[in-house]
Amino acid sequence: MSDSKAMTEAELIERFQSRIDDEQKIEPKDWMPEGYRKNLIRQISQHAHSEVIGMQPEGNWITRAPTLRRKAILLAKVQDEGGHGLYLYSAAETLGVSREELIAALQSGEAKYASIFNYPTLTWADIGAIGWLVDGAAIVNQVSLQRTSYGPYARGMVRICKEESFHQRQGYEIMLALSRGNEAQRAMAQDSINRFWWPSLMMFGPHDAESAHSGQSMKWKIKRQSNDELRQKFVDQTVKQVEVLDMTLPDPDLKWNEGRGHYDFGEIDWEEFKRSMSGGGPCSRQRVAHHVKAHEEGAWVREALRAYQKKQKSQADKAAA
Ligand code: FAQ
Repeated sequence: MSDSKAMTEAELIERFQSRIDDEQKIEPKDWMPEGYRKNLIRQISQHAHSEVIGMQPEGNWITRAPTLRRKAILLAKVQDEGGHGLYLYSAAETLGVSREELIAALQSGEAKYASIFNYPTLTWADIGAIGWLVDGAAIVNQVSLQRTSYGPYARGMVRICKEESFHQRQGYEIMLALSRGNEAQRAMAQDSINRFWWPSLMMFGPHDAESAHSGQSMKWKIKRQSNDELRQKFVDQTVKQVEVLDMTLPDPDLKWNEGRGHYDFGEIDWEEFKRSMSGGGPCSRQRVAHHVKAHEEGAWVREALRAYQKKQKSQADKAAA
């Protein structure tokens, strides 16, 4: 901004905060505090990594989907998640970080991704449970992020939410079919719910009181609702959906609280959360190793792209000369 040079750092910060308070979007070339930029790179890139690593547990079932229709749907769904990763990496790149740096941070373990993707997909019902519960939890969070203060992130979220909502329905439809099936199919669906319920609740992060970034992120409107608020919203909506399936959620403490107007629910196993989040989940090593392998195998594509760009540039330079 032309007038930013004449302003002191304190004045710039004050003007920035008043723009945020006024619900104006911050755009890539606008002045922003270094902390805002770094926090956004952290959150957006971890979000991107989650989308891309999240392709693995579901990708595991593409070759084993029970029908051609299910296979085509799953293929499209997994591809969508890759697309979400790409929009998000692009949004992060507008903040002055390169794709190579982001990928290196994922592969070294410096950057996190959603701990849910460190759990294995053991049965076909897990594909239903992931679509219904994992995409369901992701949407609750992402609907609120459509109003995040950083323009490119907010706009990316609008499109991502439309696709995630289709994903959630396809997952629920798988669960509905299994719930109307035979005893073995119902048992398989219930087992998936039992295994994916608690990790889904972990997707919202630690309790607000334990959340390192929430205070500042809420002030800057990077986050619009707190971890606990969003988790509660997800529990309230999911209880009704599980009733339609005539199945149960694996929580003996789950109970409607008339006074609060919400469901009470049991405590998450935070030790398991911390373990899974920091590389100690059941499939953590496998997920990162697979990413490294796929990335190495794609080196020739990146090389070809660079050669093509170089050729285009030299042709454009010749035409301009
Ligand atoms: N897993 O201070 P907070 C999807 C970390 S997309 C691992 O509360 P913050 C689509 C957190 O990063 C799912 N780490 O942090 C799909 C931080 O670590 P750091 C992803 C977690 O950022 C579906 C530390 O704990 N969605 O599923 C987790 O304010 C199906 C302290 O936490 C997003 O990323 C966790 N669950 O709040 C794809 C949404 N929770 O950076 C395929 C955008 C927390 O200090 C198939 N992100 N941590 O090392 C957000 O809304 C926020 O970043 C939160 C965390 C809410 C995730």
